[in-house]
Amino acid sequence: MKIAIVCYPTFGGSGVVATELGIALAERGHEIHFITYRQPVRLELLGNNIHFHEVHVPEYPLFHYQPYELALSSKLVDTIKMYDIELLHVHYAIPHAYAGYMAKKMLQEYGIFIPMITTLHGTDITLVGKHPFYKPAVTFSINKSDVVTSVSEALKKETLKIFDIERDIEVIPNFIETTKYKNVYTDCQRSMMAKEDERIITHISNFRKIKRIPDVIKIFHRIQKEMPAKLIMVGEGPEKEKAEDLCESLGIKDRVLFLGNSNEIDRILCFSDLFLLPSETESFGLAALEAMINKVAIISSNTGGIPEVNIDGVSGYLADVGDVDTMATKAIEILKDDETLQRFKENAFNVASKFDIVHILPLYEDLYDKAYKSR
Ligand code: GMT
Repeated sequence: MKIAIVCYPTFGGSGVVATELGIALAERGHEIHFITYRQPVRLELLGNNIHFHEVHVPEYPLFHYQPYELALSSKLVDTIKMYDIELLHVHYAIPHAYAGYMAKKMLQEYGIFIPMITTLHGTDITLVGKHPFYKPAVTFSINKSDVVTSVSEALKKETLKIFDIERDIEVIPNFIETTKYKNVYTDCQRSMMAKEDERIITHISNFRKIKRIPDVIKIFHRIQKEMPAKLIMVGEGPEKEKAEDLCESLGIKDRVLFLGNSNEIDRILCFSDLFLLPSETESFGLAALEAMINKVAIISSNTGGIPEVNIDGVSGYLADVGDVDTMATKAIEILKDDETLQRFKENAFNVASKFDIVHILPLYEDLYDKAYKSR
């Protein structure tokens, strides 16, 4: 099929899922067109059946806010017409589903009927979308999509609770490409990061409030009192500076490495022992899944869709949001001896394997097929 994918091109989870999905679909012979304001971070290879179309928003002094939705829907109309695209898949409701619906309506003027799939990712519902300023537009865009998918059961439940939804929501969990990880990093070069006897704890996020960065630091603070350990913090965001200050005031600055954004997530996860995800809410927790496939055990909060990914007592442990004590105690339990740690690491990999793309991709293809036939 010829498919247009709209997403955010950033390091964030929804952009990564959309990009990896597009790449996998292209490998299966579909023709994929990414339409967004910058080339997506993980989209390195463009080719015959994988294209990128940049949305430009011309600056005009009259506009206090430049109208991205307008530029996006116009770009969608032009690209869909030019390449005879058959289906539109938008990731993240705001403003993508809204712009997509407008494009769909405009295309009908040319006798083109294109189905639109909207995938809900989390913050578009739980954080931004439910704000009264956006809620009517988000409700409308979801209801007007031809197919709506959610990345977890928890997010589906939350969406139905918050919005007046008149249609079915299909749950298609996020995925991982297991084969990519076979024999890639046989030598992780762990010694570059830590001493032989040190445990390596990792956190990766966009350092927003919702990630509860101080909890990450406090959990680590307790761990390093019990055993030699290093904390690797990957990502950029508004909470980063405060986190650096907290490390300084707790006297653990020399044991914490802030690496910033990285394109080498798998290399970092390869030498990690434990991943911390104490988020306030998380519709899925893709970062945890990426850690698990790299054989990293997880300590997380038990909120949103995380319990669908991190299985308590198997791939790691879960605790209530903000319960730093339990999280630290459980982390120490996992890390205390090599045998226990190895067991959790292997389990994490096995649980993550269930989210292999080979199981998930056909679910999207089936939906595309149905949506196209019933357009
Ligand atoms: O976590 C973020 O802040 C980024 C956000 C996004 O939309 O890119 O991630 C959301 O979508 C990911 C992919 O589906 C999920 O794995 C994350 O759990 C979800 N984040 C939240 O729900 C907070």
